[in-house]
Amino acid sequence: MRFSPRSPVFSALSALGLMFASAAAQPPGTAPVAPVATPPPAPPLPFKVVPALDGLRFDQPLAIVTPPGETNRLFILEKPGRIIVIPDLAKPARETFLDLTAEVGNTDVENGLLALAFHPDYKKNRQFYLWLTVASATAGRRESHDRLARFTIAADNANRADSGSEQPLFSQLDRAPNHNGGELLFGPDGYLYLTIGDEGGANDQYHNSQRIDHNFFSCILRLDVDQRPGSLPPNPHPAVNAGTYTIPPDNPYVNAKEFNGAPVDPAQVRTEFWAVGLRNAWRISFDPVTGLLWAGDVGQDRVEEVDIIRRGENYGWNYREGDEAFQLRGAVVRTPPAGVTFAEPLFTYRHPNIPGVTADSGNCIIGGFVYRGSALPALTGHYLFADYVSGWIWALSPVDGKGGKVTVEKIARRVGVVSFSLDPLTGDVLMANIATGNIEKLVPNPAAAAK
Ligand SMILES: [Ca+2]
Ligand SMILES: [Ca+2]
Repeated sequence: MRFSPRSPVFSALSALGLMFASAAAQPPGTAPVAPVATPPPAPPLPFKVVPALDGLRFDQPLAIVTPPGETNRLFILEKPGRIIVIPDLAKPARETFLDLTAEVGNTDVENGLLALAFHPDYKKNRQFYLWLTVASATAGRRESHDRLARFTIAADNANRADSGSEQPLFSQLDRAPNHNGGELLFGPDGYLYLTIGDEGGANDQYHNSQRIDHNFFSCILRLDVDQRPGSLPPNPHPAVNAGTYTIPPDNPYVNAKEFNGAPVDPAQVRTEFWAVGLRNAWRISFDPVTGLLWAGDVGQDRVEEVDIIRRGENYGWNYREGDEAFQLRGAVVRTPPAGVTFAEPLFTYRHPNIPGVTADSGNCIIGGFVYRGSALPALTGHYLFADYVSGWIWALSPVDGKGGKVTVEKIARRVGVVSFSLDPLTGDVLMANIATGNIEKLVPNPAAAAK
């Protein structure tokens, strides 16, 4: 199959930072490699991937969302800008909840409708929040605005959004179509968490990643959309729509006067930041049992990483890529200021083009979630995640957040997975597959059981 720049598969491949991933190059004049013995067949994987939702099809599905506390509806985000609701999971059928394709406009690379979160009290206030890119009428073809917006559900129909209800909270100019984040979640504390990448291009070319007094990039934000008593107004910024949200008073950079050993002006600090130094944390999730916030941060040319996100931590990009100094063509790019240290990843894997890496691994991590469903007891408490390119799906051993070694197991393989969720009706592991257009699920592999 040929990939045209307009095809969903090309979009998918170029999504998530792959535009700038390097391929393994064969140096000119290299002698032919002698054939090697065929390796023994690998044991069958414990799970396989099959279509879910009776095989319903979607247009580049990117995310699967269940409103809090519900068990019979799902919302599927289509990258071009549609939210599809499945009103009855027992009889899956699609209805359009909201169509923002005209507003999204430009779906190049990683632009599109990226994330949806229902307000914890949505049954009363009918609010939901979206993270999307919006085509710019005035800027160049490569530019867009990354927008956080609040909408309301129609008063007379829970399966329709009020399309005229959009209230932007902020809209940030973004000069590159990749690394837009992003995941949008309400935490157990009721605050809204949002991931944004480093703006894009490659190598953090816009120098966003190690600043807290500039724009909203390379970060996880934490916002108080209910503007509770005691929360603080954000510092003025051209992207911010003043009066639409406030800052939780315990956000880590409130009143910060110093960052990475250098002074900063507290009136210029992005007090929205909860954690910094992330390249493109495409998907994050809270474990409802431990409360830990998990992230898969996509690497550039060498290392993919799983992180536990903690308040005020710096995850290193672009001083670090995974568990090593960030290198470009073998040379370390930047040396951190003396005394500055970074949060280490919980788990990393290296790209297959790195010398010495022989195991097939991957090039683009898709952060998943800690499985707490009922359908697959063997996976309970494991963090499930995937690699978009190699298709490996892994289960990482349960962790309590207090340290200790982790182990991972390859449990299935499927190319094109871009997000994970729990089926609220069956307890299955659901995955959005942008390449097939299906929502898919894990099922035990009979070949492994028969072994
Ligand atoms: Ca971008
Ligand atoms: Ca990192």
